[in-house]
Amino acid sequence: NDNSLAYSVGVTLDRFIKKKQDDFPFASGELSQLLRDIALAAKIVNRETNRAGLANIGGAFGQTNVQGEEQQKLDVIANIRFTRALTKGGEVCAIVSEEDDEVIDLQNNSGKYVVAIDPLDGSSNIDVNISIGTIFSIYRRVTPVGSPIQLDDIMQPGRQQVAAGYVLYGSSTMLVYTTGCGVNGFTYEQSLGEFFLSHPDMKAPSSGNIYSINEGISNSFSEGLAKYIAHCKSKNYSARYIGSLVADFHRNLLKGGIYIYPETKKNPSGKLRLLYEANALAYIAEQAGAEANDGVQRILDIQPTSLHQRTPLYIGSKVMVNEALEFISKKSIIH
Ligand code: P6P
Repeated sequence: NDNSLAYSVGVTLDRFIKKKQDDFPFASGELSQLLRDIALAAKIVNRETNRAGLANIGGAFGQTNVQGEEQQKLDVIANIRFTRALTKGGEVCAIVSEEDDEVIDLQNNSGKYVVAIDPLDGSSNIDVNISIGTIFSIYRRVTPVGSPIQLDDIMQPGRQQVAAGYVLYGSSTMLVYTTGCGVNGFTYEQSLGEFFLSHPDMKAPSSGNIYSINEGISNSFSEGLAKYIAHCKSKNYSARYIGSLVADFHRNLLKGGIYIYPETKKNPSGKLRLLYEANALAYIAEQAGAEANDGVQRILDIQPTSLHQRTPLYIGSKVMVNEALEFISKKSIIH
């Protein structure tokens, strides 16, 4: 049946988006256009990333972003590229970006969508040539189209997402996204400048034997978490931690595994950001049959209260996440 067309590996992203849009009788094509705009920016950032060392744009930029981290030039460039693509596309009214303290109001009140984005996560990995990623969430605005944007349009829980995705600039460059009907992965063919469907209908293994956590901060781990990590070791699981969220998440999604960034002494609410890191990956995880929790509740149920708020993150294979939650919720047996 022609539905197989949507899943025939090798179909281009554009054709896939068009096909899926046809499946939505009331789709007006705006979301499709928005996804295309993101893919275009991803191609440009991919090119800049590949040239970073050569074009002498690596190294710190001297400025710091709201995170207080050294801003790498590529961060700035990626932020400009995605913001420009979304502005030109005309579908977006507001952007929340890791690189901007405040909401970017695109002065386009007829735009139906709000985008939360981490233009280039893991930028400290750029200079050492480790995979990095873009993470994005797409929401429909909740206040009337045409009126000025309000905080309610921005502070939406992750379960309100209409789409989410990531770009992984790795040994190959991939775009993985969901619009709520499963997860599909596209691999970029540089010579043709096209993303091709390479991972149709991605499903996370329900369990696995990979755990990803920075054990250098294990002095900060709660007793329950320390017990869970010891449990992983007793099972001879593999420790795999790249220090680049998108790369760690993507590997665990494909192979099965759990990624944990817990609350620590330095980051009592965890290090990762809710609006433009955890929510998008949580939506993708759930759409692929995996889970994402902050240790108490589903990531997607968290009601945001501030733009750059952080959250602990337990994300990956359902069985492993639930097992970890068991350990961290258990009161310590030995008092
Ligand atoms: P740590 C990169 O800075 C990042 O935001 C994620 O991409 C990554 O998973 C995490 O922080 C690494 O943090 O504290 O282990 O270096």
